[in-house]
Amino acid sequence: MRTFLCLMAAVASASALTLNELCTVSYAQSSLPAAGFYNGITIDSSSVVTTIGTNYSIKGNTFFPDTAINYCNISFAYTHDGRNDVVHVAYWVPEPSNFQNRFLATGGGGLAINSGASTVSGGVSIGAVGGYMDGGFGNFNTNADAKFLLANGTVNWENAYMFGYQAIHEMTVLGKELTKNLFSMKNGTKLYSYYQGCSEGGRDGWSQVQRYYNELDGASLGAPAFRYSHQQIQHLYSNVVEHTLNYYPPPCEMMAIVNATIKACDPLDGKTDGVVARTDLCKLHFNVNSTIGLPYSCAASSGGGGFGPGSGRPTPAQNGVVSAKAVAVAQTILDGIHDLQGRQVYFSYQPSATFADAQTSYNNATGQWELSISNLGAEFVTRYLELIDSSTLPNLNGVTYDTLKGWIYDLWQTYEDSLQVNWPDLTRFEEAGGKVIHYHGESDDSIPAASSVRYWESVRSVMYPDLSYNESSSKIQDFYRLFLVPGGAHCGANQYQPNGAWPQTSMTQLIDWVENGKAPELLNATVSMGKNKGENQKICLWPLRPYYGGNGTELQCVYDQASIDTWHYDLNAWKMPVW
Ligand SMILES: *[C@@H]1O[C@H](CO)[C@@H](O)[C@H](O)[C@H]1NC(C)=O
Ligand SMILES: *[C@@H]1O[C@H](CO)[C@@H](O)[C@H](O)[C@H]1NC(C)=O
Ligand SMILES: *[C@@H]1O[C@H](CO)[C@@H](O)[C@H](O)[C@H]1NC(C)=O
Ligand SMILES: *[C@@H]1O[C@H](CO)[C@@H](O)[C@H](O)[C@H]1NC(C)=O
Ligand SMILES: *[C@@H]1O[C@H](CO)[C@@H](O)[C@H](O)[C@H]1NC(C)=O
Ligand SMILES: *[C@@H]1O[C@H](CO)[C@@H](O)[C@H](O)[C@H]1NC(C)=O
Ligand SMILES: *[C@@H]1O[C@H](CO)[C@@H](O)[C@H](O)[C@H]1NC(C)=O
Ligand SMILES: *[C@@H]1O[C@H](CO)[C@@H](O)[C@H](O)[C@H]1NC(C)=O
Ligand SMILES: *[C@@H]1O[C@H](CO)[C@@H](O)[C@H](O)[C@H]1NC(C)=O
Ligand SMILES: *[C@@H]1O[C@H](CO)[C@@H](O)[C@H](O)[C@H]1NC(C)=O
Ligand SMILES: [Ca+2]
Repeated sequence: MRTFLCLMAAVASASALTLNELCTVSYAQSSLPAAGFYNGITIDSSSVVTTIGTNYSIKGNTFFPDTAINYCNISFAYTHDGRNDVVHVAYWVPEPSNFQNRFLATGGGGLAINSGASTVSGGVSIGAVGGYMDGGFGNFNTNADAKFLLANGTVNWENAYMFGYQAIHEMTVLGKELTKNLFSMKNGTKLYSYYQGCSEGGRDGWSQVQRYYNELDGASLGAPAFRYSHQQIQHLYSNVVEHTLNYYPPPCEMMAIVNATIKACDPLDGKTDGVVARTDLCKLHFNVNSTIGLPYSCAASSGGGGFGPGSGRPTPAQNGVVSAKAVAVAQTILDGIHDLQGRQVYFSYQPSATFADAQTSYNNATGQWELSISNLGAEFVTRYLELIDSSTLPNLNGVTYDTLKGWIYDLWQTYEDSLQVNWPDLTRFEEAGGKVIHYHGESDDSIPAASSVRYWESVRSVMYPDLSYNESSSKIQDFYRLFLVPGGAHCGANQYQPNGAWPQTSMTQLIDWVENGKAPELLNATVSMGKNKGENQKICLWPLRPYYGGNGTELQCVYDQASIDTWHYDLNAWKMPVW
């Protein structure tokens, strides 16, 4: 069957159209899904806008190699019958001669429901029509939180569900039909349907795989922000640790701990290259207490972008030695949230990740470092739980580890069927032939790498309860493969471990799996910065772990039970299963 479809794909789609001919309003209008195609959706054909883009440069993109593309951007609006809403969708269509019978759905990042041109352009580069949407929030640049409340106290549930999963589904179903019409794909010609996204985009993608088993043939999903209630409240944990231990470390002091951790744990993987490929061995063998007394020094900075310590705002020069208090903050963060009875609520980042959530702010008047509450976590309390139009928490007065647990529980119940996205039974997706490549930077400082391992483990144990660990680990690989990226940061390469490679070509490998049946044994990755820029590296398939033999020259993917065990947590603060 698969071979048959491949042959069909190769001979079909030889459309005679040029991009200019395709990219007219009238042709796009004539290609819209027919009235009634999607029950409950009415497309406004007068809203169609087409724009040609030539020689659009894809450069330095985390998920697609450098290239240049020509495309036609076709956008239109639709409404949900019975509501007076307006939802915008846009599709980047490749030149007909480059079209390879593919569609690529894309998602967002943070509180954005789309990633703008960055992912749809990548779609065009792989011969796909790439689609994105605004969720009905106003326009393509409106974040979900801007329209989450209708008023204080009133959730806009339509928008919550649109952000949760519905908008991407609608955009994908409409986009696949539009694509078939644009290219007059004959009956029997397979349109391969893919998804690519990381972080919130990873959560978005999982929402589709879990709910719509026959929507996608393959998904490449990075560091998903799923288990949303646990994940977003977890962003507040570092601040609550600082507040509870009453110590607000200068960012340089925390960075010194990170640097010392990287230095000590780097060689444990058999290769001294500045990359901690085995954060599990680091957990087993490295004692953060050993950093007490190390000198640190950072120059004054005017601030920069990104998640990292010291970023974003001006900081004065910082000098000192690492204190026992800073190490206690670091260790308590690494231990993950425990309630006041000592039971585990959630887990944290791997050692070697930066302590981005523990970022403090400098008070120039007092010369003190002070609490700086994570906005990602704060907004989930104020806007999503207390339902007030605010994205900041004024303080953490009275907030304990039990408060965090309570917030998680309340949010979990409130958004279990919209934002949480941890349904562990993928049987229908598997039976429909779907494939998932799931990856996560092992040194991610925004979404714990263990979060991805936990979900893989949930799917494994729920789907194959009668098989042994090894048997089910092998069985799940038929359709779902997890890769932890050595040294990787949050959805990208890590400036603090620059010699680590990032899997920029995961879509190519996914396509090879879906269309040619070639499952990735190793993920292909490329060093994107530093002195080894351009070097090719391979990434081991979970639960195998990387080890470099031959004096650091030969990658082995080894089975190491003690290491695997460090990734599994008994979240015994809960009576409910946490998938
Ligand atoms: C495409 O853009 C590149 C630079 O981005 C330029 O060097 C090249 O000449 C352009 N090609 C065409 C056909 O315009
Ligand atoms: C696609 O076209 C629509 C309508 O003109 C526009 O709003 C949108 O920004 C375009 N998308 C991109 C990524 O250029
Ligand atoms: C495609 O298939 C549908 C349903 O099987 C059929 O009604 C239609 O006539 C076919 N169209 C072509 C062009 O073969
Ligand atoms: C940590 O290491 C980075 C290089 O990876 C360096 O730029 C930075 O100054 C170091 N910070 C401290 C506090 O040692
Ligand atoms: C680190 O030091 C603290 C304070 O002395 C001590 O309580 C803790 O057990 C030590 N941790 C380890 C892993 O040695
Ligand atoms: C603190 O204030 C002084 C005097 O106004 C100024 O020169 C300095 O740049 C400020 N430092 C920071 C870190 O904002
Ligand atoms: C919503 O609640 C916040 C916090 O109580 C308040 O500052 C704001 O004015 C309220 N907004 C409206 C429109 O009532
Ligand atoms: C599982 O497989 C690994 C090799 O991949 C092997 O080392 C290990 O002993 C196996 N475990 C069991 C219980 O068979
Ligand atoms: C793997 O990555 C290298 C660059 O590191 C690239 O040249 C090659 O094409 C990639 N292979 C696949 C299958 O994408
Ligand atoms: C291993 O590699 C290091 C650095 O490349 C070199 O100094 C050392 O001699 C090598 N050891 C062996 C046993 O080959
Ligand atoms: Ca290493």
